[in-house]
Amino acid sequence: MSRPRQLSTEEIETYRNDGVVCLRDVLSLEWVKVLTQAMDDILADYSDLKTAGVQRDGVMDIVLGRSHLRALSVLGEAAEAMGGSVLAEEQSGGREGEYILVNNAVLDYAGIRRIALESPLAALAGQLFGSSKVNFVFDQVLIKEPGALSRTAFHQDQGYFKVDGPQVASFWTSCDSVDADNGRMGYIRGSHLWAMHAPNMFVSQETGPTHGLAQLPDIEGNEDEFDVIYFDVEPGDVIVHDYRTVHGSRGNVSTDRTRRAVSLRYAGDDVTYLDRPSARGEFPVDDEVGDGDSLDSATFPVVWRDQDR
Ligand SMILES: O=C(O)CCC(=O)C(=O)O
Repeated sequence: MSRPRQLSTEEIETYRNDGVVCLRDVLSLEWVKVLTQAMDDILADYSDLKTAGVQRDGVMDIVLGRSHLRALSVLGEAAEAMGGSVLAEEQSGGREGEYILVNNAVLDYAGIRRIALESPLAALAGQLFGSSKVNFVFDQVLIKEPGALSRTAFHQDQGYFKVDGPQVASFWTSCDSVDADNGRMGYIRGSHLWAMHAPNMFVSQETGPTHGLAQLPDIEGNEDEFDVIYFDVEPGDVIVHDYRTVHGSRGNVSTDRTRRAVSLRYAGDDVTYLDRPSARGEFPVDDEVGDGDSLDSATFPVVWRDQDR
């Protein structure tokens, strides 16, 4: 579909200095349509499962074909059982919505797979990293229905990911307009230079076992003490953050505006596999790739090389 645009020096420097950059209008309308169709497919599956009452241990936590769909109220309940609390917006339009997460949607949804492997995002990653190749690593679909008041707790991705090396980034994009009302993303500028902290329960600051890592400070309770930058985005915009950058999102307090987003993770040169103790189960595993190995494999395919420029 369209060729990737050349990023400006300013965009590349912003990514490298701040650990986050919002790239405006980098996915064409055709790609936005592919994403919208994939989201329709995912929400149709979710709705069918809900109607059929398909649950595991009383909760929506289901292995689909090869991906994994989870209603995140599950994680909220787990965090509360550990003594933590769910971070939720106080204001509500009276709707009750779910925060739905699908891990590894590329394995079951053709549209997500096409965006991950064939869209201009890989070439943009190559430009931001300044790397000679880019591997696709992992994806998550993150849907906040109207009235899904849970915030995504501030966190760094690094502790959840089984990869090591500086050139790893998340490309977050939505087929909906996203603003303060329906779950916009926020990032702490420069926090890619912080040490790695313990992953949390995603809708709570509760971490469970910390594996010797420090807990992040209470950022939600003291946001004005941190340099948090929120982005309002339109379909076609892509926010890219370094996997060490601290980020989170607000709840969806709207009554009618679902926020349907995907986060696609790419890696550049010198990134190797690392089965981190703090990483969670759903991260892809390839039988041929062990600790310290290059990622190049069927599971982490090379999706761009600098001769493709
Ligand atoms: O969509 C969200 O609320 C969270 C996304 C996220 O944490 C990520 O892209 O790494």
